[in-house]
Parts: sequence; C-alpha cells; structure tokens
Amino acid sequence: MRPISLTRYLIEQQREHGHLNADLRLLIEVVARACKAISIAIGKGAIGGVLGSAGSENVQGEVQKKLDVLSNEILLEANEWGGHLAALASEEMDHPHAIPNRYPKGEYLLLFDPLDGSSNIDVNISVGTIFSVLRCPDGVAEPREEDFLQPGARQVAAGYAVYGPNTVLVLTTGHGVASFTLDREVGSFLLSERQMKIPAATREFAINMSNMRHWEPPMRRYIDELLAGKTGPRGKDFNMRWVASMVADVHRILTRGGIFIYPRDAREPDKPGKLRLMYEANPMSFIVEQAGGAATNGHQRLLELQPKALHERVAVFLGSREEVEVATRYHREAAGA
Ligand code: P6P
Repeated sequence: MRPISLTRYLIEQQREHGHLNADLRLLIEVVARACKAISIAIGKGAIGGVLGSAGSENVQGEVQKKLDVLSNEILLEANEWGGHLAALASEEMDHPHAIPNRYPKGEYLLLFDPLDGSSNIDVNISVGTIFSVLRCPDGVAEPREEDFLQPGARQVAAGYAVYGPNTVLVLTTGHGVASFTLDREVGSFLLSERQMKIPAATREFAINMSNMRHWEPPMRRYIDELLAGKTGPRGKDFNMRWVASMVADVHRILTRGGIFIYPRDAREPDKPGKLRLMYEANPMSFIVEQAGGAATNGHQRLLELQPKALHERVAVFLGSREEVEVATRYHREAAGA
C-alpha cells in the first residue's frame, strides 16, 4: 500500500467531511512545511550555529534561544503570503502580527508556540512546535488582540510537531487525531496513524515533582495517592515521566496514555499556572479530547475558558480521562464545588 501523504490525507478528509476548505488545507500544509524547515535547523545542532541564547528576551521575560527566534521567523515568513490568514500570534511576539498589506488576507487566525521546551535544545532533548487555528470574527479586517480571545472550543484545527528521534506531526481538524512521520529523504509527512486514542486508564503521570512543596492541598492529595501506589487508596503502582517539554510529554500520553499536570503553585500565586492558554493548553486540549482524553484547569473543561489576554497562563490537567477526572474532582471538592 503506497504511503499516504499529508496532502492526500487532507484532500480525503475534505471529501469525507467537507470541513476543510482550500484555505484551511493550505494553512495546514504551510505550517507543516515550516515545521520541516524547523526540524532541519534543529537537526544541525551545534554544527548549525543555532544553539545557545539569542541574547534577547520574549514577552514572557524568558531568554530567547537562537532557535526560538529562527523558528518564529520561519513560521512568519511561511504564512504571510498565502492569503489564508487574517493575522497571526506567537509566544515570541508581544502583539499579534498583521499580514503585510501587499498580501491578501484570509479568514483564519493562526497562533503558535514556535519552539516549545527550547530550554531542552542545548541538551539535545525533544522539543516541538504547537499551533492553533481560529476563525477571524466576521467583518474584522485588521484583527487585534481581542479578536484572538476565543475559547479553545472554537478552534477549527490544532496540531504539533515533535522533533525527536523522528519528526512527527500530529493534527486534528475536529474529526479525530492523525499523526504523520517526516520522510527526510523525500521531504514529506507520511500518515503513520489515522486515529490516535488515549487509553481512559493509566499508571503513568507527568509532573515536575520538585515543585511539590508549593502545590495546593488537592494537588498534594492526588500525587500522594499515586506515590502510595498499591499500599494506598488507588490500589495500584504508578510510574512517572517528566521531559519538561510539553510536546514530548503530550506525545507520549497520546501514544500510550498518562496524565500531564502543570498546576498553579505558591511560587507565583498571582499566576494561575505556567503554561499559556492560547497556544499551548488550548491546542493540546483540543487534540487530547479528540483522542478520547480529557483536559481541565483543575476545575473546569479547559476548552470552555474565556481568554482575557493573549499570553495568559493556565493550570493544565490533561490526558487519560479517568485520572483527569480524579484530579479535577479533588480540586473541585477543595474549592467547595
Ligand atoms: P519546568 C517548557 O519551558 C514548558 O513551557 C513546557 O514545554 C514544559 O512542560 C514546562 O515548561 C516545563 O516546566 O518548570 O518543569 O521547567
């Protein structure tokens, strides 16, 4: 059986569901092509002169790696001219990026974290690109920040590329989750799985345990029970994985189950969490739900949150449905819900 390319898959999805118009198909293919270029840049490592700091800071006040800046530029340049976007937004840019007047505009808003987990770059650990697609509100010619502030349930597509031992693009357009593996010789993403499914039950959790003393009580309760294993109320032993690259951790969970947690903690009590809602939590939550998993902020379905700011942060509990439900129940009980 001939391998199925991303292009062919998208055309088949269009025929089957009729939800993928030409502009959305173009958007996905352009983003995939940009991820290919990012994968090649990352793959050069130290010999590519792309490692280390760029000597600048992003809107989050984080030191930018050279590859953060390069990945952002690759995605901007790839998406400006196609006529499929009304505007775009990135973790690396303070404000939305307007499509230059010399190019036509389209109906979609693209948001992305161009290189998530970039602190892992210099130690050769998997990193990734995360993207989210919304519709531009009708009648808005020059989208501003508030036009991006739509609940995650309004996404029309979302995906990520994980740059690991192989480069894999994972995509949902609202009809399940498919994965594509990059054939580096041909330069094409080839379909590797049509319908990724997250097992409802799991024995594997992903959280940064070094923050334990800063967690709220229901977070402590949930993790203490996992650590108690067979001897505790859960009656089974659990395993832990933490890559500190959300894309890598989420990809493992999509592949074999698990729960990923980045809770709020007392280190910065005014922040609801570390991860960003618009271009990390929302796209990953859309993908996880489409694969049969669940995603909350510890209290409610993450995709229903009404964003208030482009770079706002959120607590994230996502993955195997049964575990997300237990952890969320504990948080709701503690809040008296
Ligand atoms: P910590 C990477 O910086 C990131 O945004 C996510 O990809 C990852 O899950 C998390 O932060 C890691 O955070 O506190 O463990 O370094």
